[in-house]
Amino acid sequence: MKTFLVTGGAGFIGSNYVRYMLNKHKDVRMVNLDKLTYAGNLDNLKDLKNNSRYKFIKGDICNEVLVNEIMPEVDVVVNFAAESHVDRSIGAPADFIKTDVFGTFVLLEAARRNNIERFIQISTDEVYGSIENGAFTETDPMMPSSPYSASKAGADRLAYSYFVTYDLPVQITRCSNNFGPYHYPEKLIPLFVTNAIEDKPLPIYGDGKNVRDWIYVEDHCEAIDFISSHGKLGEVYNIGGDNEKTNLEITEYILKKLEKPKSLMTFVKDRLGHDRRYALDCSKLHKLGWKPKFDFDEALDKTIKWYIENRWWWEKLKSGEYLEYYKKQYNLNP
Ligand code: NAD
Ligand code: TDX
Repeated sequence: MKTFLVTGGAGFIGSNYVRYMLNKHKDVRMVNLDKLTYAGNLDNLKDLKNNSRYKFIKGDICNEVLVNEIMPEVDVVVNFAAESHVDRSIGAPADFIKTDVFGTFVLLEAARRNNIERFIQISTDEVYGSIENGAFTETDPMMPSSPYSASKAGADRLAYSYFVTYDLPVQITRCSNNFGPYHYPEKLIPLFVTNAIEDKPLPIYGDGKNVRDWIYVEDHCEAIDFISSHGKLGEVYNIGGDNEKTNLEITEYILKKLEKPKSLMTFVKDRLGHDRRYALDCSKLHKLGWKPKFDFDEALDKTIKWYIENRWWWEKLKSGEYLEYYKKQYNLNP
C-alpha cells in the first residue's frame, strides 16, 4: 500500500484527483492535508468519508511542525495546495506568496528529510505568461504576469532546485485551464453556468476575446497519474486539452446550452494585467504516451448538467450564509 500526501485535496482539482486515484488504484492510501480556506470544501469529498483508504487532516502546508509529523508516513507528495484565483491575487497577494511559495518550501524541506519516493509539484500554464501566436514548450522562459502566476513560478523553480541540489525525486506539471464538477463558482465556467441558471448577468472582462486552453479535470487527474509512473525525474510536463476558446465562445456556448438569452452577457472593466492568450505545446507528454480522452463539447455538456443537478453544492457557496452553514456542518472554524 502506497501513501500519497495530497495537499489542497479539498479544492477543485485535488478532490477530483483523490477520488480518481482511490477508484483507479486499490493499493493506494490518500492523505488529504487541507487548510480549508474559502476554496476548500469537505462537501467535495462527502462520498469518501467512510473510505478506509482516505484520511483528512485539517492543516496548513506552511505549518512546519505539522508537515514534519505527517511526512514520515508518506511515499508520494502531490502538491495542489495553493491560493488559485488570479483576481484575488490582484487584490490581496500576501496569501499567494505565503502558501504558494513558502508552503511549497516547507513541503520540499520535509520531503527531503524523509526520503520520499516522488514529489509532484502542480504548477500551471500561467507561469509562461501570455503568447500571441504559437505555443509554449517546457523550455521556454517564464514570464508570469500576475502575483498568482509569479508565486506559482517561484514554487515551480524551487521544486526544480530541490531536484538539482538534493536529488529530491521531483516532477513538475503545467496544466491549462481545468473545468468540471466541484469547481469553485468564482472561476469563469462555474460562475457563468450558475449565474445563467439563476438568470443573473455574466460579467465578461474587457472585450471577451482572451483565449484559454481548456481541459476536463478528469483528463488532468489521469495525466498526473501517468506522469508519476511514466515520466522522468526532474522534468517538467505541459498538460493541455488542445481546446483553445475565447471567453466569448465559452459564454455563448453556455447560454445556448441552457437556453438563456444573450442579453445576460455584460461587458465589464478588464482584469488588471489580463493575459491575452495561453497555449501549450504538449508534444513531450504525447510522445511519452498520454493524450486527453474527453471531447470538449461533451465534457462541457456533462459539466453543465452536473451544476444543474447539484444546486445543493454551489448555492450555499454563492450565499452569505455559507460560512455559518459550514461551521455547523463540520464543527470547524474556517
Ligand atoms: P482551489 O482553489 O479549488 O483549491 C485549492 C485548495 O488548497 C483548497 O482546498 C484550499 O483550502 C487549499 N489550500 C489553500 N491554502 C492552503 C494551505 N496554506 N495549506 C493547505 N491547504 C491550502 O484550486 P484548484 O483550481 O483546485 O487548483 C489546484 C492546483 O492546481 C493549484 O496549485 C493551481 O495552481 C493548480 N492549477 C489549477 C488550474 C485550474 O484551471 N484550476 C490549472 C493549472 C494548475
Ligand atoms: O467573471 C469573470 N469574467 C471573465 O471574463 C471571470 C471569473 C473570468 N473571466 C475571464 C478571465 C480569463 O480570461 O475568463 C478567463 C478565465 O478566468 P479564470 O476562470 O479566473 O481563470 P484564469 O485566470 O485563466 O486562471 C485559471 O487557469 C489557470 C485558474 O484559476 C488558475 O488557478 C490556473 O492556474
